[in-house]
Amino acid sequence: MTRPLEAVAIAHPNIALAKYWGKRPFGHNLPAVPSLSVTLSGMLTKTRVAFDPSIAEDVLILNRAEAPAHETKRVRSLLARVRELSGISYKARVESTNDFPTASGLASSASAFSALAVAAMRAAGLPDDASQASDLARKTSVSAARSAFGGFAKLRAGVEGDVDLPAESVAPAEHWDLAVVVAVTREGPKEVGSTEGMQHTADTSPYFPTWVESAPALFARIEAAVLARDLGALGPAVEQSALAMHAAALAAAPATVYFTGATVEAIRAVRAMRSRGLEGYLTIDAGPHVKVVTRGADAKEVARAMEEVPGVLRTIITTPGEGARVIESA
Ligand code: 2P0
Repeated sequence: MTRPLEAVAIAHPNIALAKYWGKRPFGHNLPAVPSLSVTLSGMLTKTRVAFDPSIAEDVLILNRAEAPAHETKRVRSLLARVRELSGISYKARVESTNDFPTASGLASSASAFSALAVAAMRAAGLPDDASQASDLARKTSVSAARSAFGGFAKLRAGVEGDVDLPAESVAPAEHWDLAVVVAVTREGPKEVGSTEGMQHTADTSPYFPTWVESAPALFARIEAAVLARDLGALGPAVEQSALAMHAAALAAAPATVYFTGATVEAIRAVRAMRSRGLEGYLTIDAGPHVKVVTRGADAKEVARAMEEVPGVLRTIITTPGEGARVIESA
């Protein structure tokens, strides 16, 4: 065998400025709304994929321990597609580590599945192709499509008939000296995963149709503000996108509540900070952490302010980073 069968890739999580929440009912893991994110350096997933003729099943080692069955199943779905594309029949051993909390609302699935797609494609001898890696990642986890690209990336909503749907680059990392300060409010895993939380919202929340209807206009404002590097225009739309997503989840029956007391304290702190003249805008994913979008030059001051908030355990300063990429291959 002359083809490389092993590769290591790294990827960063991304934070959606325009949120994705909910899938189309046509299968193929298609998002119901368009989303736009920034890929963040400062947090990293590193994934090694080795297609190995000596093993009988795909194996996933996550953060140095054998992974739970549901995580392994998602990894197998992506590997199966790579086997189909490349003609390789071997099963694979996958080792993945995150240098930040896994499955806690810090977008670990985004960096995980984009790193996995890129590493598995290279290990299987497929040519590097960010768009194909993005589509492969998206078929397993929608937000992961966007981490295939660096800087600012967008993913349109799916339409009936779509099978392939990759994210696209909006602007590279150097486009805008923005920072996202992550205020970590809990170290453990979240109680309700994103996939089930959004499905429950779609199934039971009377606000879900309104969310799907209103998201495209917010997305358009967010894309225009990113292209214009206009934080004053971006911020209010980013806050509305996140809080409208949570409003839809809160109106589900029973409610899906990702906030903790610390989340609410942090929301209040960001507003107070702004009234003091320190410009930052909040966003919240499917977890209790609050992320503050601000200028790079203000990031340290914002982090100091967030560290004062009761219930905030620590902060992570992140800036626009590169897309998923191979760092080693056999
Ligand atoms: C996002 N989130 O746009 C939104 C905002 C969380 C809140 O995408 O079911 O792990 O694997 O497609 O991508 C998290 O959901 O869900 C997510 P699946 P995913 O970043």
